[in-house]
Amino acid sequence: MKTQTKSQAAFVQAKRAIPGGVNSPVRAYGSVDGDPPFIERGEGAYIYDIDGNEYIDYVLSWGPMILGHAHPAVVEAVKVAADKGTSFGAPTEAETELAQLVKLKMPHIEKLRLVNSGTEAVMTAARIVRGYTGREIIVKFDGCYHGHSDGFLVAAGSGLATGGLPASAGVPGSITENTLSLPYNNIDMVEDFFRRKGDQIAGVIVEPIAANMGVVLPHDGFLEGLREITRKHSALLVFDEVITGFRVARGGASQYLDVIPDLVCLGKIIGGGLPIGAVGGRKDVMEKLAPLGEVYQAGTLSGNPISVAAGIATLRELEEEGFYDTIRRNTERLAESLLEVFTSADMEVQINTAPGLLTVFFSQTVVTDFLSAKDCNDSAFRKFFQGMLTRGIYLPPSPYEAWFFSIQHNDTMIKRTMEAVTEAIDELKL
Ligand code: KE4
Repeated sequence: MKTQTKSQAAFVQAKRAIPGGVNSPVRAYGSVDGDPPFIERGEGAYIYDIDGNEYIDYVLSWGPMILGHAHPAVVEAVKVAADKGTSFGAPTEAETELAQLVKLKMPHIEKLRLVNSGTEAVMTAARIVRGYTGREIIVKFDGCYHGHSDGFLVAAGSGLATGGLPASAGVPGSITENTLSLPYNNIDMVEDFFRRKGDQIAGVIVEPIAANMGVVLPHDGFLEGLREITRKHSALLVFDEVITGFRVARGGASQYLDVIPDLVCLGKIIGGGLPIGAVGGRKDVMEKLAPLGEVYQAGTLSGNPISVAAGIATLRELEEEGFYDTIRRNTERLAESLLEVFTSADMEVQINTAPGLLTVFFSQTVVTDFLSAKDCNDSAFRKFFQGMLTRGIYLPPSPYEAWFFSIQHNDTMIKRTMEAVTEAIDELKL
């Protein structure tokens, strides 16, 4: 009888107190085999589980840890802030400083409101666009994830039917009927929908580079088309940059792809690993928010000193000369090596990548939307995932997520990752 690992024992305990033993479903390893390692600590690009195993971390808390774990500047900033008190529920100068740092890199953000998660940021953006336009319909895209607020838990493709159909129990159809989901990268369907319902559409929300169906890049002209169509119909364009913001470029995807939305949702990196979200954009739109305007939104811990201190420390480190060149170069290097190794093993994979993001799709077809992303070999993914985990490479436990890079992921780690890939592929071929 194999002895139980400390993580397995911890998972048993966790399941007695927490639904599924986790505080976010993807962590339960439902899409892969085995139980999740329980993490003891992180340092740079590494995490260590409670059994003492070391992993190169390509999850990085799902994106926030672009500096790597326990970065000294971030830890110090959190300690200094905590020594002065953790929350006041009153304005602090640090909140203004963080907003200014964000605006500096994303000048299309004229005003910014801090919240506590990406979900809250997107929920608030939806309310703002509806409040600003007086319209009710919001268009999203199949395979894009915008947090778990009711209005965005919409079944893929439901937009083509009548209204959006709920994708979760507990969400009334009356809430989702005004959220319509269309296929990503299909600008003709967007055009057609606006032709029919344009005067009822408050806005379009999109991951400018999708990373929640795996990484999927926008076709040339897709985002530009959304920009043109929304402008033509006086609807608002919202970029959900919770993942891509400060990751794919200092100015996010809007800088990287040169398309400017009316509103942007941020999270993850701007909190340096502490709870945070933000919605920002055009001054005339953002000033719809209370206390100036009639769109209500609030939060006890919004802009709290600890998250803000971690965010400021993180954004300051991102100023470093060559930071994004390194992120881009390392992502490309690993993507090229992966394609080479899988191809030489006669295994058909698609590698979709953007700076700091990468997904290996076990598929023969190019992945350009949710349908093609789902048309992958799940069992190959599961075997590969397990083979990598047992060799100390910690990948996202779902085929619909991205590998995340930090500035700490260097050539040595890429080399070690590729060694594990080669061995894991050999196992796959058995
Ligand atoms: P949070 O509420 O989880 O902070 O952010 C929601 C969100 C909004 N928009 C985008 C583009 C996102 O990717 C997310 C959350 N990302 C997932 C990972 N793909 C969080 C991981 C999880 O749910 O545990």
